[in-house]
Amino acid sequence: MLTELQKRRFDRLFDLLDADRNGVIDLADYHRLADVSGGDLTHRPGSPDGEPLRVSFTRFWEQAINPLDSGGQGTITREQFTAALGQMVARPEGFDTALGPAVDAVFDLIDLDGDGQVVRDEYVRALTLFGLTPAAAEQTFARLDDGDGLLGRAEFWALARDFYLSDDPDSVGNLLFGPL
Ligand SMILES: [Ca+2]
Ligand SMILES: [Ca+2]
Repeated sequence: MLTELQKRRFDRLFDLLDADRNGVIDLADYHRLADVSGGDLTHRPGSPDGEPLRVSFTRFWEQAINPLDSGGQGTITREQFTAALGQMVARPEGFDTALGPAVDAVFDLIDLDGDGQVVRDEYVRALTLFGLTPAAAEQTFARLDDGDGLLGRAEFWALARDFYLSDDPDSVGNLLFGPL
């Protein structure tokens, strides 16, 4: 049973992933992201190895989205999404196994230059791709940041754990993917 706060957070995440706002998450959302990002999906900005961003998107899709596709149809409705996440968070002790790959995939996606730290510009660029306004993304990063201007992987994991599991309305992790 999800709490009201968890429902709101998972709704927020669904809205972010359903980039074309047609009510299902599917590959068309990634085509839409490719459209709005211009060249960003063909050349990952700042990446030392020149990995195309679409490679990261593919990995993100396989590790973060596919496990939620219970019907194996390649489309995920809000109900499926919420139900699948509900099952995963029902056993918090299984968080690392069930959701760890998704957390890492999201971090790798946002860490555009792949240096293991998410700086403000990377967060704003990535979240804006997914439909947050730049102003909302900047305000959100300011709340997430503990003052050094960087989100490391461990910090991101702690925030993600709160995002999925916490029932504290004051937890900063509530804001990981933008204001609720
Ligand atoms: Ca969609
Ligand atoms: Ca970085």
